Amino acid sequence: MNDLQQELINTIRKFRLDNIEPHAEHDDAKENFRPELIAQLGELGFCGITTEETYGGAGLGYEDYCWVLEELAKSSVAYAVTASVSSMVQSILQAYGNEDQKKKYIPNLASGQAIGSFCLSESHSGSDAAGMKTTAKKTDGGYILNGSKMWISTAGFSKTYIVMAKTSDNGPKGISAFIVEDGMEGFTYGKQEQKMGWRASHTREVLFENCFVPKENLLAQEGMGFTIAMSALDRGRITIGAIAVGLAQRALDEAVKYSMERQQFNQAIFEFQGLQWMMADMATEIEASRLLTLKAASDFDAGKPNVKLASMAKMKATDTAMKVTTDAVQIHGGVGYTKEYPVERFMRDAKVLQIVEGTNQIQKIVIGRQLKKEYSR
Ligand code: COS
Repeated sequence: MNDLQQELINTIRKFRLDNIEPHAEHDDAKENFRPELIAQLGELGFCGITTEETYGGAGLGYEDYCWVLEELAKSSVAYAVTASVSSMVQSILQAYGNEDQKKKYIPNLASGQAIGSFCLSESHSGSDAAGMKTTAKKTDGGYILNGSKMWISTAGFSKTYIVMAKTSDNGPKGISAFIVEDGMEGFTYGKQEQKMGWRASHTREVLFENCFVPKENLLAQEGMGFTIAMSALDRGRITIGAIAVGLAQRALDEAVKYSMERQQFNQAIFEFQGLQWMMADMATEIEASRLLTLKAASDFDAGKPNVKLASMAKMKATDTAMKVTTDAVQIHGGVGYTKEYPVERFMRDAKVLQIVEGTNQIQKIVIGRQLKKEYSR
């Protein structure tokens, strides 16, 4: 870790301890999302870490961003995910948008004045993303969108939505990407999901009923939508890895602290070798996940994006977060299962990390396909 990364961590740690941690339990219980926290993160320069400075970002790398997200996730996976998805929207606009689109949409997202959402999944097409039904029919001056998208993070609060829709029936090559703005006619929000975890982050359906999107809001060319979505997920999977590492690290911190205080059989339970070995395994798995995630990030920063490593990092780190948070509850015993300690929230928050941005089974498909390519050369 370099000096700049240490400085970023110190700033974000102070922010999360002052502004997020004190409300984390309440916001989880009440499903309370505070958009003002995203605006404050933006003021501190944390909403556009990897966005070019020309568009209001910090112009830093994914490795830097991983450290920031890891630290933020120690208090709240919900806010870390909101920031990372909004940053993914910026990265899509930066990579595939034209100059007008970049100038119009990125600065507000980078400053935290607006939040961005990514709309790919549908009720019948989650893992099989190319099987979507939402259509975009060409018309005078633009496209008419019809259909719906499911499980959209921060829908209702976000201002800018990247929406994948079919412009032809040509499988993945018939999918196009559009920028849809909150308030466009025919664009509305459906039911809010009642979730096991990530409860401070709202997840909703978004609906398109003859929603006119001007042609200026098509990203790149027709038919590029699937490639845009997949390449964005390659980056998103690295950031989900970093969030999982932060969550797991916090769960370990709590487990060690508690086990050194809790007395049973006239000694701290930490002194029992069975528990020490458990925590040694937890610490080792976290370190391995962190290194894998940082390696995927640094390859990306070096201009050598590695699809296989991004999927490995996402799978390894999120499986680790699930295991470590479960073990942290176990180490706490009965109180770990209650809301008196935060580890039960951590365990609930971990589960969906194994599902979002491609289930860990999909990551194995991606890794397997890359292996086939490598060994067929
Ligand atoms: N980067 C850039 N382009 C990519 C890509 C990537 N990582 N992966 C695929 N593409 C493009 C390619 O252009 C490919 O075309 P070519 O045949 O010319 O190479 C095209 O997309 C189709 O790819 P593929 O044939 O691999 O598509 P599949 O339908 O088989 O789907 C998986 C592949 C399963 C990997 C994909 O559907 C997927 O990632 N599913 C999970 C979706 C997901 O993560 N959802 C979560 C949403 S956010 S919570």
